[in-house]
Amino acid sequence: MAGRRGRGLFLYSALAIVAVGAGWTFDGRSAPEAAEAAEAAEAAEAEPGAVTGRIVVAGGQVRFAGDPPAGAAIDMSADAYCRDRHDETLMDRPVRVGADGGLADVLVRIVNAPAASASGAAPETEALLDQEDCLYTPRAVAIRAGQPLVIRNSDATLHNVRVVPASNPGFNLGQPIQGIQSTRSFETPEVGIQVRCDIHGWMTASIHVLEHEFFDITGEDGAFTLPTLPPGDYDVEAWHATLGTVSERISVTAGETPSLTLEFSSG
Ligand SMILES: [Cu+2]
Repeated sequence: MAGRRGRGLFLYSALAIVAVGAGWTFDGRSAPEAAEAAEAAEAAEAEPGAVTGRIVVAGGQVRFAGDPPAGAAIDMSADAYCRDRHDETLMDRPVRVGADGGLADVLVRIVNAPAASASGAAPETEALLDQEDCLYTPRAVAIRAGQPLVIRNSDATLHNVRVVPASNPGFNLGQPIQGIQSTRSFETPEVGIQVRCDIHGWMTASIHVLEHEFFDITGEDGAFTLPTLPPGDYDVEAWHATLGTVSERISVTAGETPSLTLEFSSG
């Protein structure tokens, strides 16, 4: 029962940005870049069937420097269902670090995303915040403004889901029956909306609402992948519920492969 946390120490490092052709949007470029762009556009026009270009952020990693905090033992004795779902005493670890120093549950996002990307409709695909073995799965969920979020109780015990935003309406859902679910959405972009269960004090999670698609949540390997970015300078921010934020500026240029590792530390 307790083994859900140990999986997935694969992937690795490096924000690989790969240029595959021409034809992207050129926001925030310099004059020489703009001239190059015009040339490329002319070339593309002159050559029917030219490959439409894109730049792909293939992956990156958020790391934790030093020994992660040990965490505290969770006392589940007041709820036999929760207690019986775990073979060993579960440790409350807000800072979850994988074997290679990868930091989990981090929102990685582009702060100054390309303007055109904010106007697209939110995906209709439902995201999921589950309650499973008396824990939130995942601990951090990121959605687009307007995207449906299913909040589900997979446990045969009562949970309540108290959602405490700053810029969106808050709510408090009682979910007494196994399998029950409710769908909610958030209209205003907001990072770090706190979710908690009043019955089980160790249950906390974060919901992030983004106005664009350039974000990801890290797993236990600390790896993230961001979608296609046009050339330009971008601020990449990593947000963790207890460690705060770390940010870096990257330059995305056609034909280059920069790498990025964002690092948090205990001090
Ligand atoms: Cu609960």
